[in-house]
Order: sequence, then structure tokens, then C-alpha cells
Amino acid sequence: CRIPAEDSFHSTSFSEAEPPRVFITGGLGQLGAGLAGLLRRRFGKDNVILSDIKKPPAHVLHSGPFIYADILDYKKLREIVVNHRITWLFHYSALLSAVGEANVALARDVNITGLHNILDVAAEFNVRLFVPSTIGAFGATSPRNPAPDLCIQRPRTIYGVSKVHAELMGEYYHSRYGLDFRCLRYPGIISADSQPGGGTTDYAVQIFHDAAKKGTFECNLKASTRLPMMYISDCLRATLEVMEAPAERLSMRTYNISAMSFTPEELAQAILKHIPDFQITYCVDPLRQAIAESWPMKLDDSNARMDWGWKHDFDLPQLVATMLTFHGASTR
Ligand code: AKB
Repeated sequence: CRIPAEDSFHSTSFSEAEPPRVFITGGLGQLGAGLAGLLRRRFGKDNVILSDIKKPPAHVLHSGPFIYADILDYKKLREIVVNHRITWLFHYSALLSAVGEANVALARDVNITGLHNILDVAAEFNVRLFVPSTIGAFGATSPRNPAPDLCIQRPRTIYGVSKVHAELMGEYYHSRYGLDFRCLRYPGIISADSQPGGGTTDYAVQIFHDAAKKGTFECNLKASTRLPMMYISDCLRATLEVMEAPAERLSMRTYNISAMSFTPEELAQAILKHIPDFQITYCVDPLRQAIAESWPMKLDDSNARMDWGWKHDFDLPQLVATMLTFHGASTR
């Protein structure tokens, strides 16, 4: 039986004076290496172990501990948590919205069965667990402008369904077994030196690369599609802040976080201020468009701001200047 007995649950004690021993799954996705960098600066390089089932590029391998870990291999997960004395786990393995629809069986395995393994191992060994959720956990019947923390959630993608499941299972394990589960609903995340893999908001990352390199961009969403977005450094800082927040400050375990909302047209206008001959064209992907239209235009993150002091740094003009500078575009 993998469900922890209640009396054995607190057997592994975690001293708050010690830095956490951190394990990150899905570490070669858009956010893992950046999160590892932030956590290593705070807790020490060797206290943060990045993992994935892919071969890491040299710069990742040289920046700190990396191990192979398949979240579908439960015995191996237990071995890692025990051998490396893990006290915090960040669970980033997941198939995103668009790629999930192209491979539902794999998305179900990774996003749902994999999550069950992670919940069980975290509960068994008293590990503080962060699982990212997403704007994709809302659906067409949710309030869209803004979407509050608590409302109807009826997503119609396997990604969204698996994330609602993760939110509910994490909260259930928290109340049933005392698992220290923490979860943020991320907007679309925009990063310069890492690529998202198969999401609906990916256009907002690719546009900067193409604007800087080619001066043109073909967008797969309609010009008027408004979605919540956030710069990666805000997202990673929010993740660390919610993990460090004293438990008594958390009135809930799943929070919306928000920074800005824009449409492709508004983003193109902001880029034009730096690259005056930039041109955007539209070739709409019906799958991504339908997904985007079922997602909120804006998230209400007032609970995160009130409970643990969440505050974003990057707005649209700062985001555009930072991304174009990174990509070497001559910005005004
Ligand atoms: C996606 O587009 O699937 C992700 C997300 C918003 O969760 N970036």
C-alpha cells in the first residue's frame, strides 16, 4: 500500500534551519534550469538536483547536479528521495496543452499517473511539494476576465483536466495526510534562453526570436486573442516565494498569479516601438485558437498578493525591452 499510514507520516523531520534538499522533475523544460539556478544561488549548488529523461546540454550538466529520473518509475523516485535526502520537490514534468491533445495517452500517463507517483512519494517522505498549475485549468464556462481562484473549472483539454486533477489531489493529500502541497496557476511564461514545448502561449516566446532575427513573425493565434502572460524571472521568484511562505500565511494551497495580459496585436505594437519595420502576419492554428478562447483573458491574483505578498516586476514594456535585448535586437 503506497498511501502513508498517518502515524508514519511525520517520521522524516525537516529542520527549517537547514537549507532544503531540492529535487526538480522535468528539469529540461522551459523552467527547470532557471529554477535550479535561482535555488542554487539561495541554497547552494549541491542542494539542488535537476532531473529529466533526456540528455542534458553541456551548460546544464556543468551548472550543478543532474540525474536521470523517470516519474513513471515509482521505485526509482523513492530511491532518489531517500538517497539524496530530498526535502523539497518541484514537479515540472508535464505535456503542455497543444502537444497533449496530439498525444492524449502519453499526456494521461505523464500528467496523471506521474503526478500520483509524485504525490505518494512526497507524502511518504514528508517532502514539501510544488506542482505548477496553469490558466489551462480553467475552461470556457469559467469567468474569463478575470478568473478568480475559486470558480467553475471545466477545461476540455487533457492538459487542463490533468491540472485540475493535480490541484484537487494535492489539496486532498494536504487535508487527508498533511502533505505540504503548494501550487500556483501560471500564466503563459515568456523566457529568452529556454523554449516552451508545445503550448498555446508559445507564440509569445517565438515572436521575440523571429522579430530580432528576421524582422517578421507568423502568429498562430488571432490578433485579438488576449491571454495572461508573465516574464520567467517573476514566475520563478513567485515559485520560490510561495515555497518559502510560512504555512500560516497560506489561506489556500492553489493560487492564481498574474502580471500582464495582452493580445498578439498589442505585443506586436510594443515590439514596433523598438523595431520600426517589424511585421506580424497571422496563420491561425484552429486547435490552439480554440484552446486559447477557452482560457481566461486575465487572472485575479488578489489572494496571492494579500496572503504572501506576491508582486510582479515585469510589465509589457519591460518584458519587450528585456527580451529584445537578450536576442540582440538593436532596441531604441
Ligand atoms: C501552454 O500554453 O500550454 C502553457 C500554459 C499556459 O500552461 N504555456
